[in-house]
Amino acid sequence: MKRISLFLAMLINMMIAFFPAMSQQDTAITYKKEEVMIPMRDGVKLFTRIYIPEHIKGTFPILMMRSPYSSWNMGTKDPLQDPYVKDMAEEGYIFVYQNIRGKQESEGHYIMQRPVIANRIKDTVDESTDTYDTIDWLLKHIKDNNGKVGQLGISYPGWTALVSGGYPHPALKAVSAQAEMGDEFLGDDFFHNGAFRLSYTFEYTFEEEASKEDTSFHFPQYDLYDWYLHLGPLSNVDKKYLHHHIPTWDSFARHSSYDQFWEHYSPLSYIDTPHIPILHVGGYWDQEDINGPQLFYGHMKKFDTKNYDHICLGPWYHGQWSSADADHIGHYEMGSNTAAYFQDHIQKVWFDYWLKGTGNGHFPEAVAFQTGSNVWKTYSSWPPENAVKEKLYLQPDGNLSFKKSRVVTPRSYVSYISDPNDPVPYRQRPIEETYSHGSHWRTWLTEDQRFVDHRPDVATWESPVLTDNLTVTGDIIAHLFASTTCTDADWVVKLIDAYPDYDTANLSMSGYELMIASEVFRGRFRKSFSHPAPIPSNKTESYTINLHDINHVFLKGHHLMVQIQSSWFPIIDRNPQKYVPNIFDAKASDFITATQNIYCSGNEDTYIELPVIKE
Ligand code: PG9
Repeated sequence: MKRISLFLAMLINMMIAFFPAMSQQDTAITYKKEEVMIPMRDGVKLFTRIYIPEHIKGTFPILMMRSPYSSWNMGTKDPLQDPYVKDMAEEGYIFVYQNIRGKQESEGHYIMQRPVIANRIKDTVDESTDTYDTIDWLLKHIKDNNGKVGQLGISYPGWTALVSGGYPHPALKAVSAQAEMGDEFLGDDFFHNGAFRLSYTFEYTFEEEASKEDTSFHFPQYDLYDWYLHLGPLSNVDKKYLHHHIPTWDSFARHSSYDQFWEHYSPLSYIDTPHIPILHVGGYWDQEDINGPQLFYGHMKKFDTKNYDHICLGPWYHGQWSSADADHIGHYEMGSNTAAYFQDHIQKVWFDYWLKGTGNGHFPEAVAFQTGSNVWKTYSSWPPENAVKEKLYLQPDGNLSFKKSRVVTPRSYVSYISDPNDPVPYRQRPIEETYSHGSHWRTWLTEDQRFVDHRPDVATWESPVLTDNLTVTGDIIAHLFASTTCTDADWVVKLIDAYPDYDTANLSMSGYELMIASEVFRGRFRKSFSHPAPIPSNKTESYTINLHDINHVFLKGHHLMVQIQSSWFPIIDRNPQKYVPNIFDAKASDFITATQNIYCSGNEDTYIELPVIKE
């Protein structure tokens, strides 16, 4: 008898360990699903899926996601089965997933990234009023809510969280804007520094706007590099395929520089002070919205008198932190499941404190996973103030050095020829459709750059092998001095961690060229994004290009590498290289070959600014 009760006690303890929610309750927590149409102030009803905890007593906060998509951040899985929120679900939250107006089963009219206007124009609606009305409804209609609401989401749903935090309902206590798109002209999905993200924009805008549901464009071939090349000038897109049925595409074609349309469209024009706590989350290798979280953390910090603004950065592709197991990206091994760490130690702790009052509420200003060493680190300022800005000079002989070139003649340069009819692929072919099954889209920023090493239109610089670790934490800025024989040019700059030729620690990574930071800049915008101007041919011009924040240790035995090229196709459209006022109107004959020079000495010494931390 004694043995049986001992056995029973052990069994119960084991069950408690495996099913924590049972420790407080008689039965394991489960969720009841309801689907409702919630009316907004203008009568439009929005489709909303709600999961309410059962078999657990008490009141619970509401955690909301608002999405244009049929599945992403729409609770198609029970929260207990969804790794993104499972840890929170096990302890009881009310989960609410809503389709924004005009998408999927929601009524109303969809506008891509609808700017907030209701704060300025009476009797109008936008995502801030829709969130407000939804929260009002939820508080009245969902039993056992504790009166506190949080909002989170990734990418488009991340931007809806950003917007709600900017104009919060009094019950909205905290948000987490994850991979939120920031300014679409300066960075993120559609343009980077004015350079148009052709393949992504074409495929995404078609999917979102060709019909109310998500529909893919039917390509006649698998490798889309040739399809986009044979498309010819951008004007063929409407002529041959879209026929002016995709409003966002047409807006971009009409507004090819930073005019009033972009000012109005950019969240920089309608989001500033963090009125409630906000946690931005971003990935170093986010192939869609790398800039949004960094831009908006920095932008809101300027107005942050209450210390509400925080950031978490990790070694991820777009949204990878919501997956079950993020221990690698492409060939890069992270050394642990970084998604699980984020979900349990960062995201849950954040919402538990603001919505349930548990935990100590001591949130570091920034949590940033450090690649290379593969450890999580916290910082009291971001980028860290103790980093020393070191200049990594590109030398005329192809070397990289923290010392300036000894060559004093001002005209030492490295040259290459850029042909828009033979552009450099941005990733290894085949370049599959963005979201197709098996597509390498998500991990392309971590691809081995050896695939372009041999190309004569890619200029490369390399440092000697490092004799000590080099820790670089903060934003990487390229200061480029360059000339072109034509009147417009794109400049793509990549900072690469080159692994040892024979890496005994990790054989399969031997010689790997891992891009740690990269960005493109469209030359016509060197003085202003609003007033593009031709580049005077054969004249050296200077460019400042932000390659974004990183936190990386270049390990002893590795070396640094920089590559510069003038095309990245088809993620970036081809710059004709002959200046035309609007590239969407360029003719086939405007696409001409250019000789590009990168200057490396005297007063024209191209360098990369690295924020170095002595560890
Ligand atoms: N990156 C997607 C997006 C595209 C365009 C606008 C906004 C977001 C997304 O994943 O939602």
